[in-house]
Amino acid sequence: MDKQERLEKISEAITELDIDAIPELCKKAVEEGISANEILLNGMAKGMKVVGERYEAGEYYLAELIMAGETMKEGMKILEPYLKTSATRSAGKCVIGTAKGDLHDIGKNVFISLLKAQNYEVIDLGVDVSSSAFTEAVRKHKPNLLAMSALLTTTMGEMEKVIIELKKQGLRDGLKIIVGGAPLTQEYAEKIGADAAAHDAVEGVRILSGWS
Ligand code: B1M
Repeated sequence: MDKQERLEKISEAITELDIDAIPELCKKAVEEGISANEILLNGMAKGMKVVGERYEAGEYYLAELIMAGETMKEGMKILEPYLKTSATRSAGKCVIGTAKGDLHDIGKNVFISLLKAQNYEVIDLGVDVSSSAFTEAVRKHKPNLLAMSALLTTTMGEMEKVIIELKKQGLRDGLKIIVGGAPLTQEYAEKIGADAAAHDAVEGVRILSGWS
């Protein structure tokens, strides 16, 4: 089986919600020398896109979305160790979370895996994070980076509340803020006072690297 077929099989396992097959498929792909990064983005994430399209078309329901999420998480468990770096110097400290009201965390977790692979120190606040929880974490951990994720158009607005709160408490200076997730745009980032927006995780990491 060539590389393209291998990645296609992984993508298919996600779209077909084959939680039993995904660990073995990921292991095989790694053993054959396909990078974990590529398996993640050109295999699993590609399959997730199809799941979303099926949901929009009314072919899949909420139960399938949940199952697809669980399937992707099983694959991530196999890939995580291969994303690690051997560098010793920290590339930066990043507080990250998904906006209040938003429970999507797979994209955020992919971004975190890539950040860790580049030797960033990551403080993950999880999902449904309020503006006070973000602000508190910035006060406590003193990061140079704040990353917020949103997958729903209805939760994007929560990110602006965080930035307003940070400014109010004098915590905005010296902090670079990136917002990410499929619905986010550069225009929106500028409008709410963030420094950048990223559509996908690789772009996000590239932006952060440019800042250090
Ligand atoms: Co929901 N969901 N979901 N969902 N879900 C979407 C996002 C949706 C687009 C599906 C659709 O209608 N086509 C739609 C949003 C519509 C909109 O607002 N425009 C939607 C909806 C409507 C909902 C519910 C409202 C459904 C309902 O209840 N009726 C509900 C909301 C719950 C809530 O959050 N309050 C809901 C629930 C769920 C599940 C919980 C079942 C599950 C999430 C499981 C989990 O995350 N643990 C789920 C899933 C799986 C999806 C889809 C199918 C897949 C998302 C995903 O994980 N993709 C999604 C459709 C789609 O995206 N095609 C959909 C794989 C992941 C690797 O990609 O998340 O895009 P993605 O992450 C990318 C980038 O966005 C980026 O990097 C990642 C990798 O490149 N990125 C960052 C993300 N965060 C970043 C941060 C950064 C940088 C980059 O820096 C800060």
